[in-house]
Amino acid sequence: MGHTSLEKLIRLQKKTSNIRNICILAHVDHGKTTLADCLVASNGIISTRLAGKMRYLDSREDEQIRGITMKSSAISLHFTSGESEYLINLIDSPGHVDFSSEVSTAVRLCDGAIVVVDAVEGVCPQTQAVLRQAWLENIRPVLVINKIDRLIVELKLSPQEAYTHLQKILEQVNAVTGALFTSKVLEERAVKEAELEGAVPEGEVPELSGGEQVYDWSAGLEETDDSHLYFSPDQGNVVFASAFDSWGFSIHQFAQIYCQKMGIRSEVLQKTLWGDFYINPKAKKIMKGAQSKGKKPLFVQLVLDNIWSLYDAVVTRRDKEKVEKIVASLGLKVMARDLRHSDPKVLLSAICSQWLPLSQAVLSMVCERLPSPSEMSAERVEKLMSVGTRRFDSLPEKTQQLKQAFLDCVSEDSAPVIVFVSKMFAVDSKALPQNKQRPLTQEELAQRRELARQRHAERQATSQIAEDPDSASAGGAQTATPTNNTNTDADALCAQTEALSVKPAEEEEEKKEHFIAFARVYSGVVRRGQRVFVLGPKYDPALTLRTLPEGCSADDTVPSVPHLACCTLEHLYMLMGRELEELEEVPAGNVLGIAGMEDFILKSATVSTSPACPPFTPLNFEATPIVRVAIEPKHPSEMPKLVRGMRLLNQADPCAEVLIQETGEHVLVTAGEVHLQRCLDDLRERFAKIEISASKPIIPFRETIIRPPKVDMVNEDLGRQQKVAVIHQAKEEQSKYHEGPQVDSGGLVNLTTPNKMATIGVRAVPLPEEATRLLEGSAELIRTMEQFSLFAREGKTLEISQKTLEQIQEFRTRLEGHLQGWKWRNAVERIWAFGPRRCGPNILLNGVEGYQRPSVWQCLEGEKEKPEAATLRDFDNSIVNGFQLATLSGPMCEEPLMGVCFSVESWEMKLAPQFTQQDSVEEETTSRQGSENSDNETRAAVSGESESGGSNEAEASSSSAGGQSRWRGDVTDCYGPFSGQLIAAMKEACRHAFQAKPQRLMAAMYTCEIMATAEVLGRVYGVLSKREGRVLNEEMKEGTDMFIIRAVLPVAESFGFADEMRKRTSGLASPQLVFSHWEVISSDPFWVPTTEEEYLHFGEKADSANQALKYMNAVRKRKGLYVEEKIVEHAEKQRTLGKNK
Ligand SMILES: Nc1nc2c(ncn2[C@@H]2O[C@H](COP(=O)(O)OP(=O)(O)OP(=O)(O)O)[C@@H](O)[C@H]2O)c(=O)[nH]1
Ligand SMILES: [Mg+2]
Repeated sequence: MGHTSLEKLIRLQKKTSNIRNICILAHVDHGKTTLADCLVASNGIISTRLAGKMRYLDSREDEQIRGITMKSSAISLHFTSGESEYLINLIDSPGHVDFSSEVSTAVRLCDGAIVVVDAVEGVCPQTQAVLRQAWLENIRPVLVINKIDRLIVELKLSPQEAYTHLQKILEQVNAVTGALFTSKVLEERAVKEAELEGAVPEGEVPELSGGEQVYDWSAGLEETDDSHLYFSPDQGNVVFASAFDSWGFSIHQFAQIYCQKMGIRSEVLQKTLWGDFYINPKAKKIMKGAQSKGKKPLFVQLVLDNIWSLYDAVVTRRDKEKVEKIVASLGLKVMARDLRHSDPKVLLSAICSQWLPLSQAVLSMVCERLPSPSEMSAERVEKLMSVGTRRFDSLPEKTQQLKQAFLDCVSEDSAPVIVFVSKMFAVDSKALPQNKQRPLTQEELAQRRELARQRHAERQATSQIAEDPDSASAGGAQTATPTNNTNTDADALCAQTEALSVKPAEEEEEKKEHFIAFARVYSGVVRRGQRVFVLGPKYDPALTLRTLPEGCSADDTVPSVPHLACCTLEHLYMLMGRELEELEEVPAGNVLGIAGMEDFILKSATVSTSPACPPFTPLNFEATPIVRVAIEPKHPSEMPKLVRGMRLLNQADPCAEVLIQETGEHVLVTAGEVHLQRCLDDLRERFAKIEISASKPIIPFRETIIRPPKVDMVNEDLGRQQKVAVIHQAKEEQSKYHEGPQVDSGGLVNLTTPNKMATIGVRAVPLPEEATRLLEGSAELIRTMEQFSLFAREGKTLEISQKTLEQIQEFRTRLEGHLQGWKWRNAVERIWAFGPRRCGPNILLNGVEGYQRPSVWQCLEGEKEKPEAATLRDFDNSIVNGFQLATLSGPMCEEPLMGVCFSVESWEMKLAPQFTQQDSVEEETTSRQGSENSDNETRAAVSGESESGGSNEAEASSSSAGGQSRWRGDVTDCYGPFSGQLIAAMKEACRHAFQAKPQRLMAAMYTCEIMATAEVLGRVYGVLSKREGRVLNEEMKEGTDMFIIRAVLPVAESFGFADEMRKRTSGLASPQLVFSHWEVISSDPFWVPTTEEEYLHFGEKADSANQALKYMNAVRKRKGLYVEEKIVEHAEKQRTLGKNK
């Protein structure tokens, strides 16, 4: 087939109903790029011989070398099915977990997905992840079961066994879909119930019109039709394939073939080719119950048997005669060259690609089963348009009207342009079509030839002139000198102008990387040179609609609005894999590339001509970036280049994060080792183009406290012994610092600010593990609650969707469930704040007697701010900030805290009267302050104020009306602003309270799933245990000789793990590491032997390796903190034993 012309594709872009935007998703190495190759070859872009071997869409060098895809890339293909012609915008995505963010960027732009599953490996972790992603984005999947050839050649299954095996794989995939579907239905039902409850007054049962009372106990699953969701060959959404051998088929194709041969209606065959059916030749009927009667199912008899015998003839037995017979019976033509080829796979591909062309099977399934852009569901549109916790119906009316534009997906000029950019990718300026060398036309060639001739003539002329003065100088030096002078002047001038003209060229050289936005048009037509609005993720259309004039467009000069910018679409491209094709306009429903937006978009954005357009919901990223390294240039003078390079890298990668730490280090955060390697390569070769050195990965830790252990290190009961020690220790500490915090035996720390005006008492308590985990998983909800409180403080309200409110309610109930016992009485009610960063897994509790403040659960209760003690309330924020600082970096090695609850048990303020009463503070008051303090101490301890209740309230507020402003800004004394002191004191108190408890480090853990054959199992375990991995379970994959091992592994030990595993097992096992959770390291970093048994067991120095101490010291060293280490352990004089005799 010839190369499809660009004009044809452009023509097809306008026919929205014949466009399919699809992506290929799968676990790593299941054959996505190989499949894409076959589809690309069907358009003549690469040769069919190379299809499956070339991996055309893996255009980066490292992708080819490593054999894995690292980015998503798109290509537009043409497909003819019967009468209709289709445009397929295909996006290939990576399967490696490190690049799962690239999958998110691809899925967002598509309407459908081809999910590929390896017939041998079956459903793997990433298969589940991509199915979930497709589900979350509401895009419809179809299934390709790939690598069927491995069942024949590697596993040597019989057709019947293969059939059973394939059935199992289908079941596995459908089980994943089923689980997603069930959870959605249950969720919807819960929402519906909540709405019903809201509509009917409490206590009443909803009644039917007939007056009967009903109670519906079904879960809603029965009435919801889910049959279209599942993969089943008879539904036409499954293709069986071997992408490597370029064949694939759906049941439909075989039904067509056999309906003529056997005279059975193709609809009947379509329904019976897959399933428990067999042919009864005598009765000339297709019957059910093949299994129970021991008959061959139709699928085995008519489909698999044929393929097996083909492989047998071509690959296994190389039976020429039989091959020729098969070729003749199938009516195919095979070239003699292929027939004679020494590699049987060549012949196999030649036969199969004609008999069962893969592209035909896959693309016709795509066109029939996947929706076109104009069939987008209303549900998906609403999801795209309502950011985070906002409800769709709380959006401004004009914004809601845009929903219709999404649904219509028309390319008329009247329709608003809506485009979503899901990522920015860098291309070399040479690759841009406008910079590419075109083949020259005849006329241009002639012109150039003429130019060259002229230049040659000129050069000859000047060389002659240069020779002449030389000959003249012999006669008259006088005349020669001026000519020479002018000549050199002219040369210098020339050199200067050249230098001037070279400079911009160099700059041009610098700006070699151009950013192209990877985007899709959802409505309207985008044109080259058009002006559009770029909407950042935090853009609020409601705000803009109020400020911008009616009918305002991006062409006008627009007043500045937060998160809104105007830009021009400089170039539009059709994405063609490794190439870009320039376009003038792109109609709705197409995927495209846009140039000229790098200054406006960092990673993703919404682009529209209407300011009413809301920003799209952010992409769902599955992986959390966790591996950090500090980067510096080899030559310090190249720092600016590195900074620029890192900025570019940050823009070009959807998931990498670039930050500058307080220490001044430039830090790169990536999703994993492979991702890190790619980022470093990019930085070296494309973005910074300098030599860089990267530090060892910076491993994150968390600090926490635990309950005092009951046994010592040798498992002896500690009993009272320990307690005595603690009290003793506390007393010692107190005597050490007279000024410092007072610590009592229960761990309560009392600390006074340096100006002696406030004293706080804080106690640290470990949170139960489940509660910590819950907090960690609910960060998003906590952030919403925090936002709500912030809005409430400013007197505004934030509309939160019913669903989110329910989630918050559930979060609260679950938290209450986890915090049981007398210690936690009313704890959930009393939560003051979460931290660090206001949404972390630590809690600040309000244990101050009588101090009332707005609850963090405000959004649930809808309560108004309660009247409270004004002075304390004013400084409420300082306490919270102190807590935030304390939880952000702990005392062990300045890492964030986790699972710690700080309870503020007392908070007393001694305020000098002049601060509360007078507006102006004279100089002398400050000087007299000391003496006055003792006389007129105003105790603003809360207990007093709240007891006096309402009557005092008016007075308090009136007195503080003037004084308050003084308190906030001007309260200064020799120790600096008071609120600052309070923050510092709170932070210190928290740190001391933390240290009063047994401290532990927490390590980040990966889960890894390793597939390995029985022979290498032992080595897999070896590598795992060497790196402190813990095996969770091991099971055998049915029908294969593969074992699946699930294990957890500390991130700290994971570097080089995948490589070592591959090497030790000769490439037979390769693990996928995904960040899973934080785990407490059981050993105490500060441990020294205390009990008699411990001395006996470990010796006085306890010099056995303490893993936690090692980790802690490594972190401290890196951060430049003091490390208590002895360089010389035993300072004995060295002596030579031999001489001592
Ligand atoms: N035997 C066999 N091997 C296949 C088949 N399809 C792909 N492969 C091989 O599987 C390996 C991985 O193929 P890719 O196409 O790179 O897999 P991928 O899914 O794109 O991998 P990532 O993009 O890295 O996730 C290659 O070595 C292919 O040759 C197949 O049908 N049969
Ligand atoms: Mg790939």
